[in-house]
Amino acid sequence: MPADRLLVTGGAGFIGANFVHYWTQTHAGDRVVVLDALTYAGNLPSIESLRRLETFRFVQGDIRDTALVCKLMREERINRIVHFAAESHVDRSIHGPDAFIQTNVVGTCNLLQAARDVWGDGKGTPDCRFHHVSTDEVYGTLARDDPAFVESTAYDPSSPYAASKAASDHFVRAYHRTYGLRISISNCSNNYGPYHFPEKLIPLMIVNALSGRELPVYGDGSNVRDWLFVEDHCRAIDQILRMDCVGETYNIGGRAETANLDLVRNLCRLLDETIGASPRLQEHYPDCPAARGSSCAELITFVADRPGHDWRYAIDATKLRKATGFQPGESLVSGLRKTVSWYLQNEAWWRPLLDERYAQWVQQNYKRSERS
Ligand code: NAD
Ligand code: TDX
Repeated sequence: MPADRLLVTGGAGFIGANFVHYWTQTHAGDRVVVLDALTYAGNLPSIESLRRLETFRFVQGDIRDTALVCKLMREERINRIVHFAAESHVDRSIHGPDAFIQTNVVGTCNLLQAARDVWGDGKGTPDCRFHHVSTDEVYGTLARDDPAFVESTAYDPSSPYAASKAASDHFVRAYHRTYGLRISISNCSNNYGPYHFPEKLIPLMIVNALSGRELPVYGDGSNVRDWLFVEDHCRAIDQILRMDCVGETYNIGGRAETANLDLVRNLCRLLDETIGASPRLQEHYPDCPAARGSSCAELITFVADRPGHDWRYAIDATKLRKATGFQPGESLVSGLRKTVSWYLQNEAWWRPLLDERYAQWVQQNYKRSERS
């Protein structure tokens, strides 16, 4: 089989970086070209080790630059676009929706247009595919006993982030129905794991606990999210790309619905255990409560809720399981263990991000605490 030639947008971000590590390990003969604008969320150190591979290329650029995307696609004879690039943080979308409209909506439309310009209607290039990586947040919120989201659940986004992702999903589908573009879409639940920017719940709680800083839980902490270890997400996308499923949408989930407060308490227990058992870590993180025999849970602080905060997400991933047999490889327990261990071993990755952005974070969250 001829090697594939992938354009991975947002490949220096959290899931994109994990995806290109996964892909270069599992499909060593394929060409992988990353296009990433390196916003605050893009980190070259996440993919530094790949830059020595002959099959790998990094290009700094914006997905809204249609000319650049077309040039790259032609130059590299791209036959697969895996589209991760986005503004991804719900809280940021509440403070400033414009960037979300620009990248998530306008950027996705530009990419679609570039793919159409280069591939035509797809008939001449039967092996080409535009895979759009989306989120469960497009479906809105669930009550406790509501059934989980299926692919036909009506879109009902709550945040500007979710609305921008919903709009992009609609455009991707429209380019298939109208122009025959060979697309697929996946809507996934919350990811976690290595290279996760420490503004999102899990990495934020880990790095704050290590430094003895408060662990801000929004509202009463009862909101429920479904969690999937990021490598499982990458594997699911791989399976969708290998399937003959043009025009289809698949939900991807971790079967790990958990209330935020329980999740944070689990993380605290893991950190207490790990740090409590290691004199080296106790010396390295003297401000962490676990270093002095206390629990990180004492840092939990309830703060004002996120406006429009969806209460529960739950994914029914039967369609993907039936089509490919996909099952998450990690449970929440094993995945959180791996994640905590990664952050303990990779302080050189996350520390610089905190030093540069911690002041900004404190400013935002301090205001939030004041209001609660
Ligand atoms: P992220 O914020 O960590 O990374 C986004 C990347 O996109 C960054 O490297 C950034 O530099 C790049 N980028 C942003 N704007 C760009 C532009 N205009 N041009 C080129 N590059 C640009 O995001 P993530 O958490 O890795 O999410 C990746 C994708 O997966 C997103 O589309 C997101 O909606 C979706 N998703 C995320 C999750 C999750 O839990 N993180 C769950 C489901 C779906
Ligand atoms: O400090 C916090 N305290 C807190 O209680 C933060 C950052 C979050 N939370 C809550 C809000 C959510 O209920 O934790 C939950 C998870 O929050 P985030 O990590 O911000 O993720 P979420 O809003 O659920 O969205 C994530 O999953 C779906 C990703 O950021 C999205 O890109 C993805 O589409």
